[in-house]
Amino acid sequence: MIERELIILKPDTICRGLIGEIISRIERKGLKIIAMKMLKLTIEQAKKLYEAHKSKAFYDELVNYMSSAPVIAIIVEGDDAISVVRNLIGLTDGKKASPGSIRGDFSVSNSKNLVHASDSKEAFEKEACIFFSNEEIIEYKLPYEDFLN
Ligand code: 3AN
Repeated sequence: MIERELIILKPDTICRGLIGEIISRIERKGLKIIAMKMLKLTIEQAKKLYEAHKSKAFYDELVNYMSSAPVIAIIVEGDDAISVVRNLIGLTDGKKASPGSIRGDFSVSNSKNLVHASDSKEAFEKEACIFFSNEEIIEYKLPYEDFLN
């Protein structure tokens, strides 16, 4: 089923010069980018993004970190995009993420793990509107789309 998924390239991606590498992996996988922007999150936006983790010990540190430098927000579309992206990024802890995944290849951290991706359709609906209005999501057809799905 064609789904949409929100991906955030976190401050460590931008600060480590890995933007191109990671976006390239997303494109090469066959996901269609339908929205993208760079922004510096406010504390309020970061709190909203990680609302589900409010009670966790790492929450304040995570919120501060996410708003410390720019992030890049992306919405992609593709067949089963949510699970496809979750597999593409790998397990939360970069030390445990499989080689071949983004976190497995580029992170040894549980917190500086380069990317965020919504973990369900409900989370996508809640999180995507923190970053994008409906007008900023662009529907178009890729010339090679018939070869993807
Ligand atoms: P994921 O990003 O793989 O969905 P979540 O939702 O469990 O992982 O955690 C959200 C974010 O919180 C992670 N991306 C990571 O930055 C941070 N985080 C998770 N667990 C820890 C931890 N034990 N210590 C520090 N930060 C953590």
